[in-house]
Parts: sequence; structure tokens; C-alpha cells
Amino acid sequence: MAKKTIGISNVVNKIGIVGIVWILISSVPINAVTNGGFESGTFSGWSKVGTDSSILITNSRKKNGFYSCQFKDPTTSFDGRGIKTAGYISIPPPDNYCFTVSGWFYVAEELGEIDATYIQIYVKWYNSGGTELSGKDTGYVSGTQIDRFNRWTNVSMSLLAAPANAASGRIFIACKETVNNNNDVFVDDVEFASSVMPPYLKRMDLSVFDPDSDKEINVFFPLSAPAGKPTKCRIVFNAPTTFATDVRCNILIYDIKGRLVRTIVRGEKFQASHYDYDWDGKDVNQQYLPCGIYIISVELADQDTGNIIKSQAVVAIGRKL
Ligand SMILES: [Ca+2]
Ligand SMILES: [Ca+2]
Repeated sequence: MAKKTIGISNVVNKIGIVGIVWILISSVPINAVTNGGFESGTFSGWSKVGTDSSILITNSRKKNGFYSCQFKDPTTSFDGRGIKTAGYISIPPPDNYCFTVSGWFYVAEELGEIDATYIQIYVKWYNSGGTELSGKDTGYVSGTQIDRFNRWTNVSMSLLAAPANAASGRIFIACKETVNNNNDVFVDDVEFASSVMPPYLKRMDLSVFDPDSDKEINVFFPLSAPAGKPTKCRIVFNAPTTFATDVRCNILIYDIKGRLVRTIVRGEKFQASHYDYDWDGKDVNQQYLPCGIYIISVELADQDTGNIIKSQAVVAIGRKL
């Protein structure tokens, strides 16, 4: 197989297409939450979800400043004691950024049983038209995360990926209890931040091409190609940014039944910005594979963190009749 490792400018000159170019944008927003510390002394920037009189701004406890939000006497439903950001918080491009949502929580002991108190903090995502991208909530946490009464505890979820078409997010926070202890819950210093998406979370833009024409293909003909049709499949993908740690790459070919039929690369150290391999349609024994559908699977594994990003493409082997 041919292996070519080429730089970005070469890729653009050579291929000239297909989202090979990614845009690196410098880091942006931190704490885009209006009144995230409740320091206006009101619910400006927030909407209540649930029983109005039981969700308060209070100065009786605070992580910072003068105020926090108090959920009094939780019920057995998250719907009864909750808040959400009133506005849609614009986000930078989900392709290039991941997100962190965090807040400080305080469970005030009345009758004990910390395990009975649950909190939630999560993000709902919306497209540019303000339509909720259903089923895409991220960052759910329940109360076992807060294991002490009467102490401020930070709950933070980072590396949240937004759906590709997300343009904004809203933060939802709620609490409930499964035993009627009425242990009030306080929240303060809610933050929503973005950071440049680390390489292992980034899409690889895996594509397959005809090596001769640089056109994307769905089918190739290793054994006997009709005129003008590709005989090989070229596998192209990117490292989104330079890896900071030790990343290994696997490129594996599976048949439609999930059987591994060919290993193009296994455990190779991945260092270049762009990779480009040819597959000749042969199996591990250098025999031509039968007509059918094959799945090209590329995995990048971070040896330090154990994180894996996987991308798959489907291609068919055809045969001239
Ligand atoms: Ca505060
Ligand atoms: Ca209660």
C-alpha cells in the first residue's frame, strides 16, 4: 500500500476539496451566563421551571458575592424546583469547540440523608432558528455527586460536544429529593465556557477517493474495472490539530458481517496533520475480496488518556460483468 504524508498546502493543491482545511479559531467566551452568580439579586437572565414561590434569590448563603439561588423544600420531581437560562447562549462552531458547564451547589441539612437529594445541571442545544435539538442534552448529573451537607461543592462537566448544527445552548438546573427531608439546595456561580476541542474529540473527515481522479467514490473495482472506474480506494483523513500526546492510529477494514478482513495500519504513531493511504481491495492474505460492502474504520487512540476517536466510512467493491 502506498502511504503518503503531506502537509495542508499540498492537500489543498492536490485535492482542492472536501473540508480538508479546518479553521483554528483562538479561544473564546468564558462565563457567558447572564447573572450566573445571581448578583443582580433577581432572576434576571433566568427563568423558573416549577413552583415559583419555592425558587428564591437569597442572601442567606452564597459561594461568592451576596446572593445565590435557593430551591426550597425539594419535591420528588425535578420539574418542581428548577431554573434555566432565559436566553439562548450563542456558541462558537461545534466542530472546533467543546463546552464546559459548571456550578456550585450547597445542600443544607434539615433531616439528613444526603443520598436522597439529587441535583441536575445540563445543557440543551438549539439550532440557528432556535429549535431544540431533541435528545441532545448533555451534562446530566444526579445528586450522588454532592456527598456532603452544608458545604459548597463544585460540579463541573467539561469536554461536552454540541451537535454539529447547534448554534446556542441553554443551561438547566434542578433538584429533587426521594425522601421528604426538605434539604434545601442552593446554587451559585453558574458558568458556561468553551474551549478549543482537543484532537481526540474532533471529527477526522474520513473520506474515500479514487486515487487517479481525486473524486469521492462509493465503489471501486480492484479486479476488473470498467473504463474510467477506480481500481483502488484511497483513504484520507486528518488530524484536526497537532497532537500533544502519544496517539496511535488503527486503520481496519471490516466486511458487512463485522469480520476484520484487512489491517491497513495498526498501532502506528500518528503525528502528521493529514494521512492518505491506498487500499487495493485485497484481504490480509493479499487475495482480492469478493464484491460487497466494506467498512473502513479509523481509530485514533490517545495513549495517555485512553480517549479514542473513531470514524467510519463505507465503500463497496464492484466487479465488471
Ligand atoms: Ca453569588
Ligand atoms: Ca420535600
